[in-house]
Amino acid sequence: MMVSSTLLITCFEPFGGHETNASRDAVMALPGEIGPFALRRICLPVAFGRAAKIAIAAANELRPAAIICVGEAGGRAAITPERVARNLRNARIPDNDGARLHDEPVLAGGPEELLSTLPVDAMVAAIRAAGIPAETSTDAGAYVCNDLMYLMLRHCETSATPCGFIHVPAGQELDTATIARGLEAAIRALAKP
Ligand code: PCA
Repeated sequence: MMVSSTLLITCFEPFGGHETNASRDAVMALPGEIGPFALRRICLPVAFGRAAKIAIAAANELRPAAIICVGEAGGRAAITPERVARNLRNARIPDNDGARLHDEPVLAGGPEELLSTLPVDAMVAAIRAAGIPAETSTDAGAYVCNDLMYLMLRHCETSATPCGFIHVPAGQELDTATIARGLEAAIRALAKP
């Protein structure tokens, strides 16, 4: 198939004293081309505000056809496309810049919630069809993943670029190759009209 457009896909560096991040392992394991998309990947620091700044700079430069941000979530056994980002920062542990925020807005005066503009239901169906556990989620947390999702959705409001966030299991629930296959199925679903 002819490659016709750029997909910006982001993952996160390790945080919280861990040596790896399942999102980084899986995103780096993806092929360079999936369906009509040429993938451009960037790995982001787990830092409130700063992660989004880097991703927005990449989006401005690449003008991608779509943006998928990926992070890991402890305690989840399925791949979970997020439906909603909340205007809230709350950190149980400091981010990688040492910031530990409590009950602050992501964006003062911004909307309380922003909805994913990815086809989350179609993505879940496609991941499941590949034999991999998937569910939609309505809770991206209030840490850096939610922060990135909120700020990217806000940024994409003007360009109408489809954008959203997918959490993948952080533990041993699914191995890297399986998570990568799940992400690939989700990306193929995004390519369907
Ligand atoms: N997970 C964290 C931040 C980085 C990551 O991979 C989160 O869920 O907010």
